[in-house]
Amino acid sequence: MDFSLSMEQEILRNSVRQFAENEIRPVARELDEKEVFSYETMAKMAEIGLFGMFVPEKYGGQGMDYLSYIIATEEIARVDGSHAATVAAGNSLGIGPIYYFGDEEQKRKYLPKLCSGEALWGFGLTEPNAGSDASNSKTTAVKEGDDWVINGSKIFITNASTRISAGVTALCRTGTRDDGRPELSCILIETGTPGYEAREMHGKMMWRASNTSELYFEDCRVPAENMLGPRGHGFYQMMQTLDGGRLSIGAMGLGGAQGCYEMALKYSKERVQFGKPIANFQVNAFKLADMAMEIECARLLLYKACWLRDNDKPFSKEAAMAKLHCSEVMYRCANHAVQLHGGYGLMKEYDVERFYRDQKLLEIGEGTSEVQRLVISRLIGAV
Ligand code: COS
Repeated sequence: MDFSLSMEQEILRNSVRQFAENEIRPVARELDEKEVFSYETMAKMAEIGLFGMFVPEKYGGQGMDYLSYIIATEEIARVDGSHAATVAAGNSLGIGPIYYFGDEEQKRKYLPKLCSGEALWGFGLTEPNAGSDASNSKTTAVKEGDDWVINGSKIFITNASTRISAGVTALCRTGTRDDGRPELSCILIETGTPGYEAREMHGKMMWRASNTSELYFEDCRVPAENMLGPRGHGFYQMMQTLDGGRLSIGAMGLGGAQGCYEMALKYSKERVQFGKPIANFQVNAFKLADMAMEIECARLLLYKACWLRDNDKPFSKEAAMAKLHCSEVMYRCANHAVQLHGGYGLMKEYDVERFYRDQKLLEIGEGTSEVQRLVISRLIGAV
């Protein structure tokens, strides 16, 4: 068993860490406060190759393995959740479905701009009344001549309403299956198509510098060739995409936990109370020890799941476990980190305050913790 990373992965980790420290840390707090998506840091992230990481070079990607992408996401999340969200959603959810399920023409048409980071793409699954119950999608697509005519709406869609958002993969009801259940298909809808509108959502507690949208389709007409893969395969495509996406949420939990731990360790060694650094009190030292141990366990679980994926082995169960565990580890680390900072941890001038808020999304997005437990319990044959 070899736990070491390759030289390329180590170099990638170091360079992304430096990038995040130099380019993201100085602006993250202000962007969060103002609730704005930064096109400047987006362009810089694109320039260093953070998009299309696991896509082959022939489509404009970086041709790396999945673990490398996860390490990069982890390093961005160590500094800021919003930027990590832009990267994770851009790769796993935006690029992922087109790369996995698109035909050659669709890949050549869309992937190069998405992989260069010139453009972003949304993942249109969630609806106002179809969250955890994702297959209960109400958005419809009706075939009229050579077109699909789409009506409905989506909500909480990352990266779909920026100035560079080029479109969305939307799950639509395209009919009824033989067994009476809805036939669900994925359709690619480009920004600018009449009848398609993406509106930015505001007032978020977390990931405030990432872009989140509501999407509306009103008699939105797209050509038949915009169907992604075979008709009726939409739900499987979405679920498969989420298997990979959940690894990147795991990376955000792991990186965020690491960031919390480092801030807590530094502060605890500097902050003096009762005549000595608070880290020297066993009650605090044990908190830091627990954080270090939990992060180590989370990293092993997440990297093992990535290893399964990179070696073409089934990984749905491990992805759900890694997503669930890493997000809960970050929850505990963020809680300890704020506690160790005391009153200062409640103030915006300390980054732990932002990490504490950003953490909550990880237990909800890309399948709540309850859905992960459901997926795991089904895959171990318990239910
Ligand atoms: N890969 C491919 N296919 C999958 C799959 C996967 N990982 N998981 C399930 N499927 C298939 C099933 O095989 C089943 O196929 P048939 O219709 O041919 O029988 C179909 O998808 C439906 O699966 P299932 O019966 O398990 O669906 P449920 O309605 O019970 O829902 C959960 C399952 C709850 C797990 C699913 O709806 C889910 O993941 N919900 C959360 C959605 C989510 O994460 N949203 C967040 C989006 S933020 S980006």
